[in-house]
Amino acid sequence: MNSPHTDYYFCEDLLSPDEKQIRDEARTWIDRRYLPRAADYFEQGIFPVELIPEMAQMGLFGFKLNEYGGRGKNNVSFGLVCQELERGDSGLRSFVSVINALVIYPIHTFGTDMQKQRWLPELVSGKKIGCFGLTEPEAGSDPQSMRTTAAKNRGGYVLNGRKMWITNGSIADVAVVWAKTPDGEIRGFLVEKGMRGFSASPIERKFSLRASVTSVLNFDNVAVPQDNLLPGAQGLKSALMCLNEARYGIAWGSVGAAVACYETALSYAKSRIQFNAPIASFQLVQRKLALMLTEITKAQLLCIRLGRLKDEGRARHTHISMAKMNNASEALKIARSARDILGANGISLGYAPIRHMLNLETVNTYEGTQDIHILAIGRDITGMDAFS
Ligand code: TGC
Ligand code: FAD
Repeated sequence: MNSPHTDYYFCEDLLSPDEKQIRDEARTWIDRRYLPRAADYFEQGIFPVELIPEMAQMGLFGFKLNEYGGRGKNNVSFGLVCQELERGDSGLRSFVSVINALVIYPIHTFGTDMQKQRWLPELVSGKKIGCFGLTEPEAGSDPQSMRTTAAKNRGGYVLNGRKMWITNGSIADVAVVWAKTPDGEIRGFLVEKGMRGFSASPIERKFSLRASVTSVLNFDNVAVPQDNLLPGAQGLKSALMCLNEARYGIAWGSVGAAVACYETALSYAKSRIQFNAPIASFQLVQRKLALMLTEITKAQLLCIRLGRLKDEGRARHTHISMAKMNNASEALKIARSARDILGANGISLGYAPIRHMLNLETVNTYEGTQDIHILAIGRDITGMDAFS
């Protein structure tokens, strides 16, 4: 058994020395700086903002960006980092996903030079935080039905509406917000903290992703200057392009959470004695462990192949849907199975599985539920749209 950090099919052989080094750097950091306090952050519902400068120092923001101080690394390296971060906690990986995929990516892809110069260096250096507002109370899986409006005024636009379940919302300096213009087109805007009529408040009483800030954003006649329109973002497709970036990171991150659960369960099963034998010696427990490891191995292979396709520019959004859908839902099953193997101890935050299990309920839902990704793949292979 190749443990720690399970690699049954020697996937390590598929990585370059640079990729391994980047992964190991993130791995060591998580072990030293995050895992010792992971349960506390979760229990207390804290996102550790004090770790942001260290993450910036490691080049975790603007990870794939070749300019503006970014690290300029490939997709496989980014995936490996997401895997290690989520071995720590899904909330931590979420923070890094949002900054890279949902804030830096849209500003870099759809923004003006002025917008890029203003925001990218500070986002990359961790001095500014961003969020991404697409989901609304009445529009989740179907963002096309959003109600937030952007009416034209003399200097730009006036935004009205509400966004819900927004990661980083109440700690963000800038929000990438999607709203409908009077002609029904969805456009992207940079809404800044402190703009009159814009407010963000945290969502409390979450039982999942507790070590992550999740917020409601309110827009009450917010005057957004023309300069804050992302000119290249036109239509829902532009928002969906950002989601592809984030979903890719989630596919890898889910593997990290699953590995953490599997390794905890394996080690526990070897040392827990019942009926005068380690529970790992019982066939039913071995079945659970064998199935967990099989799913982890399949998920790792999906990720590496997807990463290579993405680096070659050949990954389609439905390829990403398949990996996000499979890996998030299998990781959730693995977490539930690990929790079961731990018996009563499985419900204690003293062990990682219950924390990952609760987090993975969100990971399975956000960035497109399992159903939505199944339908996207179904549409791709049949040519028939089952969404409406
Ligand atoms: P539909 O007609 O399918 O699409 C409109 C246009 O977009 C194209 N398209 C995509 N393009 C790029 N990437 C994708 N993933 C794309 N999916 C579709 C499509 O081909 C079409 O192009 P064109 O040229 O023909 O105009 O639009 P629809 O209204 O039927 O909706 C499609 C659907 C349901 C798949 C989409 O709306 C969807 O993905 N819904 C799920 C919503 C979702 O994932 N929300 C996530 C919010 S952000 C978040 O959760 C952040 S979590 C924080 C973290 O990551 O940690
Ligand atoms: P709904 O769309 O109401 O779905 C409810 C159920 O109906 C699901 O099981 C779904 O699969 C099913 N369903 C819906 N349509 C169909 C269909 N056509 N066929 C079959 N079944 C269907 N959003 C952001 O914009 N930015 C963020 O930063 C962000 N962060 C988040 C953080 C957390 C902790 C959470 C929990 C969510 C976050 N989200 C964010 C929102 C997330 O993307 C949405 O919750 C998700 O897209 C699902 O939308 P919904 O919750 O409205 O569920």
